[in-house]
Amino acid sequence: MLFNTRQETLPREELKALQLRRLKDVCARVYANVSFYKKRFDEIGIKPDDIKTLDDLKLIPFTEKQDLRDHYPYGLFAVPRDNIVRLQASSGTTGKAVVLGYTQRDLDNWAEMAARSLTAAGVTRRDVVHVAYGYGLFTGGLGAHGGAERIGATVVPASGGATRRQTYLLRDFEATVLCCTPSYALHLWEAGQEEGIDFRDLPLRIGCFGAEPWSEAMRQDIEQKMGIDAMNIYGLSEIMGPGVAMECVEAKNGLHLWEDHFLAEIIDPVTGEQLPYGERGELVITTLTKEGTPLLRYRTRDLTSLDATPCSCGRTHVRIARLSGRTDDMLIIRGVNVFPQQIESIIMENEGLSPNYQLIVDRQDNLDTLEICVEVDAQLFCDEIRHLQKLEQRIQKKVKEFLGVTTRVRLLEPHSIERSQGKAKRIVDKRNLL
Ligand code: DLL
Repeated sequence: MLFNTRQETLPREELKALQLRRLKDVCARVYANVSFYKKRFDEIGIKPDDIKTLDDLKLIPFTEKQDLRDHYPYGLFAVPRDNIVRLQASSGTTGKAVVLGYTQRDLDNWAEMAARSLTAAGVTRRDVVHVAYGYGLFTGGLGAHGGAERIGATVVPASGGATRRQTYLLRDFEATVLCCTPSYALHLWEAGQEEGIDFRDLPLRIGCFGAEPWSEAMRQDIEQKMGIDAMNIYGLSEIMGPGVAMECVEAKNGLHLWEDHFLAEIIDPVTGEQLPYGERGELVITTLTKEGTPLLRYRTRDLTSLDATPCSCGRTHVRIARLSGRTDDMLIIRGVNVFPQQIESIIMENEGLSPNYQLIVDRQDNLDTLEICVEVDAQLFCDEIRHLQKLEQRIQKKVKEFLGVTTRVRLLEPHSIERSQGKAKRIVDKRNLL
């Protein structure tokens, strides 16, 4: 099922023509209203009128998170503050917050795109949608909420936290859809087990999980444990929040990025050169319709590739591949590049290991060390020590074989890694403390 059939199935030629019209429009708007962009254009000697084809996008310099920080809080807004009806912000772990402003039309577009996204996952107006993303300055809660309401579903604005109570709400309100981070979904499931609530016995049928990287193996684990379709939703505060791109339940193979509102490119993160469809690199997004905080060529730091081949669901919008990590999440261990998700995939191949894991990076005698801490299930933990040691060695060997790094693996008893109510903390880098 589609939410906005016409827009979601626009022939690609029409989609491109629409993108070009909107690209010219957003360039003119930021040039006239945002001094940061006017200066940028003037510095390199281009005017909005010089953008004549989609290819001319390459002329425009990138926008980075630092630019938003440097203009904190309102410096990149393109409309008077009076026209802003909502602020959202992302704090991140370091540095100043990044503040985004939404006009009423921005909120309407966001709700539409979140509605398209949930519909792509199979959500309908008959569903009870339990939203356990945090509500507040973080975009997860309000974003998913707006989409579910737009569809006309029954929304339960649970937000994050009070995990045990949430399991009762899921059961009592007969939730059919769960929206939260994949790690929190597993935390909820565990709490349910402890309370004697088996998610497989509930009417729950769809999960809309995102806001953090997760692997295909983790999807399978969640689907099997909960008896649902676990769908991948992508978004980021700077661009909009949840609903920038979403998997369709028909294909479950890549996330449709709503191209009538966003223009996506993949670049080589080192050289900044555009890469062709199919090649993996950094996702760069230009907002085509946003009024409050339009951004040109925003570097997301997320690594993926684009696929514009026809999809079995009939949507024509380009698909981004499951995100394989962020350029800034990449660990460099003795010169070898490692992404947490690669390790997650190796862990998940083993029966009895949970997706609750942490990577501890440290430095000994000037050499980087990587320790993989993984929880095992209760049954396995009671097994003979010898068996556990063997398993540790097996993982160690696999990581060495596939990623080329030497690690130490530690299997931990259940619940020894702290659970997060939002994004899981996968990396503890002790090198930063030195
Ligand atoms: O996490 C928005 C969101 C909320 C998306 C709820 C999906 C669901 P930020 O806090 O600004 O916004 O974090 C954005 O999270 O650049 C990615 O690195 C990561 N991320 C988001 N969705 C996914 C996903 C929200 N499905 C950053 N897979 C992004 C992998 C994701 N990473």
